[in-house]
Amino acid sequence: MSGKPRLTYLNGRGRMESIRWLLAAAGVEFEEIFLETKEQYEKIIKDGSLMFQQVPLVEIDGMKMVQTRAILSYIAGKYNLYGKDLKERALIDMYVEGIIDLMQMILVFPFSPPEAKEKNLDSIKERATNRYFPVFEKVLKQHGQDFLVGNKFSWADVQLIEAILAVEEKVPAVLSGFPKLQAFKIRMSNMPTIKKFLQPGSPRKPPPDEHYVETVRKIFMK
Ligand code: IBG
Repeated sequence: MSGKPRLTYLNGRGRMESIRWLLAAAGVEFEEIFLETKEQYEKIIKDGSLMFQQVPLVEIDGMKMVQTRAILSYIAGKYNLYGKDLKERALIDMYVEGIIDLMQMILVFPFSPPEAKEKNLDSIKERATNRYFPVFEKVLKQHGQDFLVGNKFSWADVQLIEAILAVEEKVPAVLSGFPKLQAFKIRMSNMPTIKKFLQPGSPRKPPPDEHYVETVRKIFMK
């Protein structure tokens, strides 16, 4: 065994992408197994690898971890990205949960019927602009520091840069009214581990395409 965490999911973003982001930001290399067929998925259920018959699955430190948030918080704790005390951790949790709510809209977007796409895109833009991004703009403005919590790089920063880039893919001008977030984006994108993850050839996955949507449908929805 290599000792690297082993990730089992589809070859696409979905619920695994934040885990890839967090490991990469922490400077941790990982291996990936990509599910392409329902048979592969049923086999790992049969093996007893999936506690709730769901992926993401991350094998790490002798555990077969499922549940995205549990996996993320384990990684954040292990790699010192989870604040210096309970209060910082609570703040990180609040920021992360808010960003996950926004990302949930992006996660399900590729599966929306064609007639709902425009409306769903408007909702993403509206929520990002009026609910979520103003919170982080204000935080950065008020404390004037480089990172969201405790003047130190944390899980919250990683979630936010992932979300900013994902929303920008859909709504390119979304940061126009948010100067602090524009600067945050540049800072985060230049952190060595993140810079590497943003380069071609990294384990970062591209935006969902037809093949990915079909594979998700074939494995989980039929
Ligand atoms: N609470 C779990 C978590 O956060 O990890 C949910 C995991 C989950 O829903 N996994 C899906 C699964 O295994 C794959 S992601 N489903 C099988 C089942 O029987 O529940 C699928 C998905 C995508 C995009 I990709 C939007 C919604 C779901």
